[in-house]
Amino acid sequence: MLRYVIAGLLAAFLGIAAGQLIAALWEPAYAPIAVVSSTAIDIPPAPVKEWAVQTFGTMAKFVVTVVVAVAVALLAALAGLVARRHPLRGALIALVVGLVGVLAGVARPGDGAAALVPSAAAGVVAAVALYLQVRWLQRTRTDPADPSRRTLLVGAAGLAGFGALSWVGANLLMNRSAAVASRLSSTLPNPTATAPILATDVQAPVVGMPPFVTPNDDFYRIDTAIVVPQVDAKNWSLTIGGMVDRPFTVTYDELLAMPMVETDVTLTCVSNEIGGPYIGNARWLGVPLWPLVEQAGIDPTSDQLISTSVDGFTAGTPVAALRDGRVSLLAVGMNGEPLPIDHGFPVRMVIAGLYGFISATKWLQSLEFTTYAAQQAYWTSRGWATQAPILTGSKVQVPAPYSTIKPGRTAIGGTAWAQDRGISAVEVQVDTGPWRQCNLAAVPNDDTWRQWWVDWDATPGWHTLRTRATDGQGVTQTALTADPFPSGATGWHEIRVLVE
Ligand SMILES: Nc1nc2c(c(=O)[nH]1)N[C@H]1C(S)=C(S)[C@@H](COP(=O)(O)O)O[C@H]1N2
Ligand SMILES: [Mo]
Repeated sequence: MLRYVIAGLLAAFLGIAAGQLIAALWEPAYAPIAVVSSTAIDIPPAPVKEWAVQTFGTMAKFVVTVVVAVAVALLAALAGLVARRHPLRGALIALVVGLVGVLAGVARPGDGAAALVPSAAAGVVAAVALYLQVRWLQRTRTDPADPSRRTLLVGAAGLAGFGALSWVGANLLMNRSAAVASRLSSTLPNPTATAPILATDVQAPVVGMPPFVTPNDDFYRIDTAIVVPQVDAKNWSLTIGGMVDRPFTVTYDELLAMPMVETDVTLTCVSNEIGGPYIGNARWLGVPLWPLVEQAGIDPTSDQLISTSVDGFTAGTPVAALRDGRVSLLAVGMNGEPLPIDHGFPVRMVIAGLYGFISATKWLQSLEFTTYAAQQAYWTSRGWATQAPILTGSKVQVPAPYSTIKPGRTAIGGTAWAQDRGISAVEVQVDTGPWRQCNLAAVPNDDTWRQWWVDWDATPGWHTLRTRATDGQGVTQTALTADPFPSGATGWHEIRVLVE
């Protein structure tokens, strides 16, 4: 008996998972669960609905889904029991349950015949799955050796695992497409404070230099997410709380309605090695963070702002840094587009001059004022620093490391950065020669990297090219080498090239 009930339940599970998966690949709005539960919500008369909303509040829809799920499970069990004697009749019940989903689709205005397909497919898959399972159970039964418990368990677990995988896959796909759709439909407002159009002189006149603005697709990506969070902007909100007098919440639309600024900021990862690639520059559009959160009335003894992502990642930003007038944004736009999903859609933080792990939370969900004594953020609890200003850095990018170039007049070029302080000088040393001052390209502000270049009369043989930068406060990069852990790598970048 029990094995037939289980066969019925497994068949229904496989069928629904198949229907969800087909809908996920095609049109998430037609997912059997969504279609049936939203129609079921419409069925009860108005007084019943009012009572339900009053009793269950925002859980009302969930309660309806549970009721539908229980009903489907009971019918599936019944189908299994009937199939024990009459496999075809049992399969027919499964098919009829699928028909209910089809009817629910018909009842919904405006969707057309396509809305029926995933539910119909769910019914067919459930019917076939039930029929095949029952035939298998009966065939093995007439065998001299009744199938062992083990065989049954393995079979059932296999089917359940297959269904669960399809189900999880369907959910991931549906979330993904909801996030993609909401990103595509998001129209960014015009900034009230516009960054100047970048003149060509931000680019050093040297062939082979990276672009001053990093294209979104080339922008480095660092996060702890195995599966990138897929957030539907419609459902997004940000809460500002903790040690404040007046906690509050903002939605995506409310944020978009606030005055926006646009500005260029270079992000850098603390784990970037000397000469490493984890640095990128973009034009961000967003709401100034500090003036907004200040409205909550912040307790003066709070020294840390913990920002949390929808995936649980946290960053701890020093409140003192936020107070000092530097650029801090709740960013919604990156290089003229809504934030790419990989870079934190719908909203991320961007704070000039602090490494990303303490300042640049993507898929932002909450901001909580607290203290370092009370709470540790994700990387800090793993030993990384609490105070992590971006250290002055520079790298040689032209010529490429270990490349071979022709003797004679050529150019050495690269970038240097000291976000929030700016770059005032860059020097280059060839082998053990004198340090030479480089030309500096223009910059829109002190928060971006700065390109530099210098002419070089290259003589045959192997050469070492070394660089060091001086920030806007006159402090030159230290020659002392340090690993990225716990607060950023130090030392001068050098490369080798062959001239011949
Ligand atoms: N949610 C979330 N935000 C995050 C991280 C993360 O792991 N999860 N990593 C941070 C780190 S260490 C860096 S350097 C920057 C990188 O931003 P990017 O991936 O857009 O370049 O994001 C920060 N924001
Ligand atoms: Mo980072």
